[in-house]
Amino acid sequence: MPAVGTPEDTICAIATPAGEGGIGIVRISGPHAVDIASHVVRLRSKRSLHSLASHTLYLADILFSPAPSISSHSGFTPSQLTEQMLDEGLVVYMKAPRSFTAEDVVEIHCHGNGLVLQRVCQACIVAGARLAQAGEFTKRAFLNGRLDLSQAEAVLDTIRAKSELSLKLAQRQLRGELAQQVHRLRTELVRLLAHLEAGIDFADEDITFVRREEMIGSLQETLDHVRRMLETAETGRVLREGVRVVIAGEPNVGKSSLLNRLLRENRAIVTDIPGTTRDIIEESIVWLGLRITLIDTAGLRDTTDLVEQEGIRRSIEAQGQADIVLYVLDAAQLTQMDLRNFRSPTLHAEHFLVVNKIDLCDAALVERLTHALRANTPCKVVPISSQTGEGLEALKSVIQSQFVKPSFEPRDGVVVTHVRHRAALERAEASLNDALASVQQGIEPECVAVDLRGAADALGEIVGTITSDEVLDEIFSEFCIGK
Ligand SMILES: Nc1nc2c(ncn2[C@@H]2O[C@H](COP(=O)(O)OP(=O)(O)O)[C@@H](O)[C@H]2O)c(=O)[nH]1
Ligand SMILES: [Mg+2]
Repeated sequence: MPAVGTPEDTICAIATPAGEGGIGIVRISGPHAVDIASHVVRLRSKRSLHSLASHTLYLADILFSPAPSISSHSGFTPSQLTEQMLDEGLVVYMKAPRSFTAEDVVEIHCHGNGLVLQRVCQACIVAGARLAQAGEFTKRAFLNGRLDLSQAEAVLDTIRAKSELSLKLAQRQLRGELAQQVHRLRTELVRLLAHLEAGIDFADEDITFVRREEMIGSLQETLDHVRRMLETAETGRVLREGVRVVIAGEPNVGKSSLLNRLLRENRAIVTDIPGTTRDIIEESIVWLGLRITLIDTAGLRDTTDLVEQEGIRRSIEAQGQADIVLYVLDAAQLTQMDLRNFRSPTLHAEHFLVVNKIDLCDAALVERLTHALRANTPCKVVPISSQTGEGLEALKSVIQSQFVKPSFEPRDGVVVTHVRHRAALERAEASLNDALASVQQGIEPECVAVDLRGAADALGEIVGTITSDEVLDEIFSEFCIGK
């Protein structure tokens, strides 16, 4: 019996990225993988494809040789239906269940040319395969029990990781670290639930299946564990997704110069004319293991220029979506302001005040300015010069430490990186809280059981024990075809 939801058809797709490469791979997965591949590859050794040893590479000619039964309704013209040599390459068979999808898989390795790969893929379709949907290989791996849902998500995270830390977290999740912890917690809840339900069933017989103190102790321990996992979620999210840093401030304070300095390239136009930057400029870099998207914006001021007004509107919008706003000030102008009344309409406590152009002031003045700003605003204050580069390293590490606390890795070593996992853990936390309160207050076991089941189900959602097609579609649609 195939696992529930296992598709019976055989899928194929180009598994390597678009563009030129030394090799490119077409992957075929499903019960007819070998049959289909036998229409597309001919081994140099003349052996039949059906006699291949598993997990061994063979040299092969790659052909377009349509099966007569398929050619009549394939929609191809006769000239396209004669056998053609497409490429030469290697073929490997991975016999079920020892493959990524746990199905029969054949990979055809040819030259990394988009046209060749498309034709090989097309030849597989003519031979009876269906073009895979986005993420379908990984979805099959999940449906066939090769990966749990958190591991399937980690496949995508591993492919997408842009920094060493996010890669490390993705790989740990892929190895099943999160899944193992969630399973342990869930198993304990299911055990408690079983005892509790036995107690309900045999209420008349005066047997105690689980003592109240044991129940409280275990629930408390599980709750503490869930909370420790939740404490890692914000850092985890930031490490997985990266952070958005918006550079804002009045015209001419040096926002674009700061962007260019941080990127080490002249990405944005810098002039001494106020209002030079009107659109949003966005670039990503990696600092100290953290992916940062820097967003330079139009200077904030009253203006009648329609284009600039739109730029300012976009700047304010970008600030709303930022993880950090670097609010840049011009040190040379600050000297003329009354710092005690320093105010900005868009300034929030989580903004950083970046005092730029300190090369134009003497050190004592910079000291006084930063001190006054720290005293009069709730913000972190960082003095820099975009011209000389002074203070930029300090700025980077202040940003980094805002997100990655040295102690962010919990005792148990698991970091929660997905918003979906966090939401499920929060639901588990709430249910555990209710269950614990009920037990402590001596409320009927039926009520406790409902909360315990709620917590177990919430944990089950993380690993996919409990899931809906809608959730699966949402997760796998993020993948590209061929993964
Ligand atoms: N002396 C000095 N000039 C700077 C510094 N940063 C920017 N400028 C100059 O200030 C002017 C405005 O810079 P720009 O980056 O276009 O400011 P923006 O309008 O805020 O984007 C340009 O003439 C820059 O060369 C700095 O750290 N020191
Ligand atoms: Mg600018």
